[in-house]
Amino acid sequence: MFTRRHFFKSAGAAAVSAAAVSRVGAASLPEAVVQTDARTQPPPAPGNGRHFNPVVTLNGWSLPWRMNRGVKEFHLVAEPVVRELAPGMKANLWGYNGQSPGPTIEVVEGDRVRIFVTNRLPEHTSIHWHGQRLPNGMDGIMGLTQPGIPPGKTFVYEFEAKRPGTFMYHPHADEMVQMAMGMMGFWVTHPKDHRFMQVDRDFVFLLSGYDIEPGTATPKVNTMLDFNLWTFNSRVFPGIDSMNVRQGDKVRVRVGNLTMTNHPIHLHGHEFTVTGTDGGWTPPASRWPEVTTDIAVGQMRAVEFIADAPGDWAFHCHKSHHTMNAMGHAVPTMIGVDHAGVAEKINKLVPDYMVMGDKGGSMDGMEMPLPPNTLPMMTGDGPYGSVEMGGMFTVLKVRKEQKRGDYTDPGWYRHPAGTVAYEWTGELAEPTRSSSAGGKLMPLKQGADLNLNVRKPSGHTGHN
Ligand SMILES: [Cu+2]
Repeated sequence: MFTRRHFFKSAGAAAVSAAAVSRVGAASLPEAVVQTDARTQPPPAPGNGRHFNPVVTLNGWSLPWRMNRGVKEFHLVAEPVVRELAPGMKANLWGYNGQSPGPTIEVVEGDRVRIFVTNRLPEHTSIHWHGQRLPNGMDGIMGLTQPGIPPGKTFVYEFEAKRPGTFMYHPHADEMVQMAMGMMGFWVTHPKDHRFMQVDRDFVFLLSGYDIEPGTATPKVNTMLDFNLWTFNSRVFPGIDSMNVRQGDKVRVRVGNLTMTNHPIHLHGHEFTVTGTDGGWTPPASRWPEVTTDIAVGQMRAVEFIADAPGDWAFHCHKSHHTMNAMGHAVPTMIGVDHAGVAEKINKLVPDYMVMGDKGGSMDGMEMPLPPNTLPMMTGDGPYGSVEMGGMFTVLKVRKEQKRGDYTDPGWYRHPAGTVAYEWTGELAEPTRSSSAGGKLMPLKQGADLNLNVRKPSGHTGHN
């Protein structure tokens, strides 16, 4: 739900239509619209200014503007926010206008844009407009192109949105801390001709990472690489909304990466082409089909595909640690370790001790007590049971019955009879096994003992 905050009520700043901006209103701040709902907000049609085909921000929203004598005016408020990462866990983050990430800003190529930035953080900040062509003094680099915005103050950024494409915004002041706290947002500059590169659905989201210890709510801001929560727009599976589309829709997904590592983003059931990068639209002759595209740190990518295959298709980062939520990651591998007898002995000392991981890492069916405000490591129930996923994972739902422009969740896919993997209960032939370890070059030695017991030498003692 949108709520509207009035910074200068008496100045009539709430009047937002182009004609209604009075002289007093024009001199004042535009209202700061705040979002309090973590669900995906359907795209509002542009009320004034040049027409464009709006994007849908996954688990987010787009910032309303006012037209002021031909200038598109936005108001961003940098402030502490509480973001629900998924039902069952809230995080104390910093963001813009009530949320992390901040609202998506949508403008049209050639628009004159004015952005008021009010700082309600306990320290200075600035905003860098990542990827834009703009005057150097509007680039938002504290110390280099401007002084920091002190707490309680409002600065104005003003430039022409020259190059159409996919952009981001984020602080360039105490950057590691402020980005680790969730300060970032998406920016789309639509082409002047709204038929250019037109698609039926255009989803956008940012990749971000947090290090929040189980049982706590505030990210550790000095973490460099070992984050434990990997998010699409500061949401983790199963708290992430699905991307709901109509069969046959031309779909675009735009992704920006503001984490400290790369993310191979992978789509099931379809192949896509990369149609946009940091530098703009890719020439059609340079595109090739893929099912995974790696998005490096600081990069943006737009991928496009025809959603022609009905079903519930996984869409996720292919680094398997990034599809898990926070819990113990630094645990030894116990697969194949025989715990028989050990648990019994430990139970005498630690009554709640549980044997874990000797048959794999699966948490399916395990009920473990979690600290408060902590999500299970891999979770999410689908129609056939646990999906055993978390973090950067969502579902593309392709449906024949989905109406044009309808973004509501159609529920789980109903598979036609005979199209789901099934158990084989008939006879099984003995599977063929390789009898050679390495062909002619490294022939198998008969009778070689494969149960190696490797022990690292530790100085001159301990050799057996
Ligand atoms: Cu990843």
